[in-house]
Amino acid sequence: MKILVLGGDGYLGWPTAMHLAERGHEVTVVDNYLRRNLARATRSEALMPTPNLHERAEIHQAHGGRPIDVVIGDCTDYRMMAALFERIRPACVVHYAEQPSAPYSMIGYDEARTTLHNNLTATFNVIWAVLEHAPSCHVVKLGTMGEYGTPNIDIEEGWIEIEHKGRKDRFLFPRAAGSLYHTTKVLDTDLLWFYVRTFGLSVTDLMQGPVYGLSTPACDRDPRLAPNFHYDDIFGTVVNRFLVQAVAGVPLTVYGKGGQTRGYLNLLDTLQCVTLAAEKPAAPGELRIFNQFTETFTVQELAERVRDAGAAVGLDVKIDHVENPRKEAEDHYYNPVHKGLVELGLTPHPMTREVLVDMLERVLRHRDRIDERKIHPRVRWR
Ligand code: USQ
Repeated sequence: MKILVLGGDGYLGWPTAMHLAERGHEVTVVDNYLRRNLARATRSEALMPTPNLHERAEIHQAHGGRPIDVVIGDCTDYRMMAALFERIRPACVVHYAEQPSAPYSMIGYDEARTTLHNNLTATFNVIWAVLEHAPSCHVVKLGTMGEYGTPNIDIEEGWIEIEHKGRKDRFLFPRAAGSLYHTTKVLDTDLLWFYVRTFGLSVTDLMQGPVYGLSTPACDRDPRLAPNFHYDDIFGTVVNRFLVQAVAGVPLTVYGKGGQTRGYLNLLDTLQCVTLAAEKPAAPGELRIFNQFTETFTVQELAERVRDAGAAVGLDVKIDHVENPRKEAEDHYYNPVHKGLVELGLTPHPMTREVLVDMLERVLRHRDRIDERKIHPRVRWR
């Protein structure tokens, strides 16, 4: 298939592009380096430096990887997007091209506006580029489990049937996001749903939990092919942050009570899920929603797992409870359904002690590059 990976320079975008190319697809990555620039502007650079996209594609090919086409462009620019879709006429577009950080979106007006504008406009442009230039193209959109919040009922896979005054209907599951970033994903879903039901688009919305990991078969061929691994308070996700904190000897920063439960997945499983969705598309006129995670843990449990894995590599890991910079429930019910991707063929890679030890060993190789000033929360939800 011809596949466009929008946001192909990102933590997930780049490993996805290599993986899809390895499976024989004709992959074009698109990125305008927004995340790199925002990370530089907020002093949140990744642990290992990563070459630019053209260089990454060349290195990937030099190691025998199938070619990946690179387009440096801004998905909020409709002329660029229209020309791209007209030229390539993709069968599938994987849309990661969003400002991905909840804390970044909560810094202030400018950052909130950048997030709202970038995320909504990019999604709107994907929809219109498909409608006008590739109407049968399947859209694989990265959403987030954070769209649902933490309701006091089981979270269904995207949809819920409601009986009201003796009548029944099926609705999008209620959303209650906890940051402006997560709210843009709610708005994305609504936008897609409108165009699906009105114009018959084919869309898969993947409601993903926090991802961890820094290794995939293609990334491991050369250190320069590694994903951009963030451990700062703005772009780093919690598991990756805890691993770096363990290596740096900084007590793990559990926010508040640590009873916040989320659904996590290994980077390898993100690749599986996105590939399964791309290769087994939604039907025309279908908004198919999957909850994309493999296991749920509280933040406290995560910290304890990292502490135990640390002991196996000689690290004396301490756990701290810092004041929660976010507004979120710290002790709540959480039971989301996650069957759809398993039914499609997902084989989960659970977070075993071996997996954590392997990641710690990889982070240990870059110990000298850890900048402790990036670890403690700098952004508060107020
Ligand atoms: N947390 C800590 N200590 C830390 C960092 C985070 O206790 O040092 C807590 C947070 O308060 C939160 C949980 O860990 O309760 C997850 O935080 P996170 O920073 O790993 O994840 P989040 O900000 O929600 O966002 C990340 C990705 C985002 C994706 C989302 C999935 O950055 O793109 O959409 O995970 S989810 O969390 O399910 O919404």
